Amino acid sequence: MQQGRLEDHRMLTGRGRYVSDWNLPRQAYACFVRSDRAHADIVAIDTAPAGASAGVLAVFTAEDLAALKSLPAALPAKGRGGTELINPGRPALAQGRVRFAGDALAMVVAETAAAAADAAELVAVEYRDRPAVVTLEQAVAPGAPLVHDGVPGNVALDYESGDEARTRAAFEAAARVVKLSVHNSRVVGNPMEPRACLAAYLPEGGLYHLYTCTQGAANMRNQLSVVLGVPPEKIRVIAEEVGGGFGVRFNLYPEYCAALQAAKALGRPVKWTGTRSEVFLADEQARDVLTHGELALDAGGRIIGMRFDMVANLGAYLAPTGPFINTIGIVNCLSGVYDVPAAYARIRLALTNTAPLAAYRGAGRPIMSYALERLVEHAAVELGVDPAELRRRSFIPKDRFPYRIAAGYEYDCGDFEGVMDKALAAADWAGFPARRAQAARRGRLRGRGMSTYIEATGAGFAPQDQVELRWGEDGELIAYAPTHNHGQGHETTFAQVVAGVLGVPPEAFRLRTAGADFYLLGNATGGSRSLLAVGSVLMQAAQEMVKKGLDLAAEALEAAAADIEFREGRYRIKGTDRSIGLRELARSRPGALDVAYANKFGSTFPNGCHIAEVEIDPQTGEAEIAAYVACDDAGNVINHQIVEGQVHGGLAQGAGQVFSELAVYDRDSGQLLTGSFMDYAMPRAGILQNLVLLEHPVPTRTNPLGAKGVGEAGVTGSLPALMNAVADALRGAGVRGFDMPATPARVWRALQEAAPR
Ligand code: MCN
Repeated sequence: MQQGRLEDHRMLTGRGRYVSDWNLPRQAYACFVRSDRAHADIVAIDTAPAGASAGVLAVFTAEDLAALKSLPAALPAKGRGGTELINPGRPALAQGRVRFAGDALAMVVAETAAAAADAAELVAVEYRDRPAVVTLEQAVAPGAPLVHDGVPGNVALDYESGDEARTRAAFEAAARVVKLSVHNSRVVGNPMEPRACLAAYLPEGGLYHLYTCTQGAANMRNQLSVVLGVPPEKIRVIAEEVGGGFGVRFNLYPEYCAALQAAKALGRPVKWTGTRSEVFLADEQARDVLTHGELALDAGGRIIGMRFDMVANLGAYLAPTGPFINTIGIVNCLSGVYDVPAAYARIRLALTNTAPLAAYRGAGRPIMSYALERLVEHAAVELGVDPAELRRRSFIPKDRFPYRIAAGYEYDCGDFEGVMDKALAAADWAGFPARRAQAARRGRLRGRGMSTYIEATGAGFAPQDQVELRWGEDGELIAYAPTHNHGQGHETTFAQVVAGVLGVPPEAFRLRTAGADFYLLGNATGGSRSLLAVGSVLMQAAQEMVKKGLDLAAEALEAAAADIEFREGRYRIKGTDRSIGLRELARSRPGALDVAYANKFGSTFPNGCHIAEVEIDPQTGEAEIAAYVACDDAGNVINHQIVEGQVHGGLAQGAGQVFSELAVYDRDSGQLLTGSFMDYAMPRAGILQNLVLLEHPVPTRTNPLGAKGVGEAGVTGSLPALMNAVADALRGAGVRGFDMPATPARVWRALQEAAPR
């Protein structure tokens, strides 16, 4: 058993610095005025009473921020027939029209946060209401009201991937076609730390400083550079502790841009600390994708084709990564773990009068795994074949890698059958009927579900990940990296990687990722890439440091470099006991051993088999996880405890979405009905019981660590496994076509409707 993580002591003793812990001299405080309706023209905004309120320094509306450009959103791909993504743009404050309940339209800046909040109440807005489109069906219905006049049919992009003609031919040749429509329900990310920023402008040098909760400084800096119209070198994004990211702290948000502009205009830093209500209203949300899936099978029950028609909700404006997550992020594992060259997906990106949607743990891949793995399990039921056996018939064999899927992406390696067999054994697959019968005797419905998921990890827009290793004065080894640590334990695992090469104690290691005093290019934390990509670059940087030290050690030991070896943190003249430690050498030559290094490692495809058993109480509709086995291939694992924690956390988010969480907008008014923890049920710790977490590592050759990502695996695998188990349990009671979330009320209602009268 390992002794916790390096970062834990700092956080547990209250020394972690989150955004609101930062303060600057003369700072002022911002409060945003948000639209109380989903869709309306802004006829007039009267800011005078707010402006005259005690302590108020200024009230900003869109006109005052005219110097700012729209938030960026791009997609390195085209739509069907070569069409381009239509980005209607997003101003920092709503301009002329509000497009979702919570859209910020004015910002009050005052001497205190309370004065700003009081004055915000005095901002009077005259609206002319417009009809709102809230659901996906409403958005793409013919003649629907338009969210943006420049986006016909509310579809920002009609995207496709795979081989349509070949897929059509496979379906024509199929002995059996199975169909299933599913809705991946809408969720709010809800990190512990609500969004916040401290914005400052330094006129000498024309520098912008943004202290904020971020998953990576370089990414946010690049997005800000577009909005501010200044080169990224003029911007510093600064963060230490970040209280959770889950994908929703990846992108730049309009409030940050407005705060920076206000700081410049007022000549004072501007601080904003969002509330939990603002998290619900105005953080990026996620999922909400409707899929119609079809599977073609031959007479032997082998999958020979698959196609998917999806509509994804992107909300009222395109979040910077919204289009990417809902296109490439979905199809990069289009055909799952199956050897099926005939696969095709069409995805329409729809706009609605709701908060923008983008990444949330899994970022696209849970959409694909949910649609496909529910469809495959449904096919097993329809064909009367054991779900494990049906999958086994179509797995990509382990000697077929690298394997290119119809969507063009190349899987590096895997052993899908080996992974599944390990999970089957641990889950006592054959013993399930007895457990189900036993549960029935207790009056409970027991169901079992499986998923054999795969996901892409390692993608990143930046061409390189830059890192630095520098020795501090007191013998600390400080690593600078672009990927931000916000719960994943990077300080610990990166220390293990670097210390493993340098032979220094991990306790000497410090990680810094977003400061005012350094500037690195690279990718943010996302796509479960930090270890395999940035960890690998850090390992190479450490190897560079060893090489760099060789000449210095030779000098210090008065020997030829060729006669010196490096082992366990010491340079030694071979065959002698004369040596000098790396740390000692670094102390004697300040700066001489420091290393700046850059490289980039690409995609690798972790995968796994998850088997869930749930029990439902038909009296209350309440479901619980009775048993759960997750066998994951994350390649070589650096820290087993952290990996287990990551899978556990991912499962919690999967279980949360399946059993309790649901973001609900009123379909007529567009009001968010689940705007607090009173209405939006976060999972509780007890939801996860009886977990068996197994590893089945197949090391990848795509990075020097042989590692695959693991941060999102728990979600991608659990959504379909858990819902397949729920569907199985309910099937026994005559319920057909039940979809997530399996809240007690929905389950109970489904059981009532299915019960014989
Ligand atoms: N690891 C390992 N061996 C492997 C793979 C990973 O030891 N083969 C370790 C890594 O060193 C790291 C951790 O496991 O400490 C997760 O690594 P990785 O899979 O590289 O994922 P990232 O660190 O890039 O984290 C991103 C991923 C994503 S995309 C989301 S969203 C997410 C997540 O991780 N958000 C999280 N996990 C989270 N965990 C917490 N506590 N909070 C979040 O916001």
